[in-house]
Amino acid sequence: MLFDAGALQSRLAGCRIGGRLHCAETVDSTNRVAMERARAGAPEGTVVLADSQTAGRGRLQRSWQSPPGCNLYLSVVLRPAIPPHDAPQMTLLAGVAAAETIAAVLPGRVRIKWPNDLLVGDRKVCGILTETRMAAGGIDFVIVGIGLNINMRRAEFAAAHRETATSLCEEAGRELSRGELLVSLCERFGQWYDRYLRYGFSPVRERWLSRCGMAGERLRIRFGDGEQEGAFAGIDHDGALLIADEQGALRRVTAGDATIMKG
Ligand code: BT5
Repeated sequence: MLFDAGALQSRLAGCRIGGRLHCAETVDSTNRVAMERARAGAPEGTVVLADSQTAGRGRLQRSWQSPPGCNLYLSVVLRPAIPPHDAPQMTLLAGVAAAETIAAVLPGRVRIKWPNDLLVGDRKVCGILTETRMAAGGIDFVIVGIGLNINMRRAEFAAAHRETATSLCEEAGRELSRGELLVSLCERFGQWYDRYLRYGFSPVRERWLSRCGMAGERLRIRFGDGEQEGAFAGIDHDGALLIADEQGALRRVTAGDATIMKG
């Protein structure tokens, strides 16, 4: 079933995030469409939502499986007056909002893995892709794309990630309303974004740490120029990942340049 655009628009009317909602049946990527709209002047809080994507993007040229009728694919336009190096904080903020939305359905079962994965057990249920466009004086806009698997069944996942992906329906044992989850996600996103603009990153960081399931984990990080192992040591005051080597020395890892690998 397609989204009821009119009903969603009236539910979200006046909201900081989603107050302007553009619904499409199929797009290549909601991030690309949101970027095009932002370039044309779309205001902060604009959301582009699609029923399916033909070229859903992950990070580093990876793709995001985006079949019709079952999941949420949305992109949010933000125009925060922050220094460019703080833009990755938007990924963590969106992660907190998405984790709280999922926790309302699956209490105590969702955790965030730095920087952009939401996991139930060890399976990914939601991914976030943040893309930033710069202007002469700083950030022009940030696009935060969120893919949340809702009613997709295990058999529908591509073989390549069938063992590593899941959906809310698979975990909760029942179908859920995409519209209700969209409204809840937009409301929570708006609340966290408000808090961020007023008080800075620190409340987001605290909540992120309380929802992150990485305490005590040993990580192997792949950089452009090689790999490094270390123990998870939290996130810095700007959102960078901290890993500790055998001697306890900390290395900062920023979202753009690293991938956490298994084991
Ligand atoms: C992400 O990338 O997790 C970011 C995904 C963002 C998708 C949203 S949908 C709306 C908006 N518009 C877009 O075009 N993108 C955003 P990354 O960490 O690189 O993870 C990608 C990897 O996740 C893939 O290589 C697969 O292994 C796996 N994957 C692909 N589709 C999946 C799905 N639907 N559910 C779970 N895992 C998936």
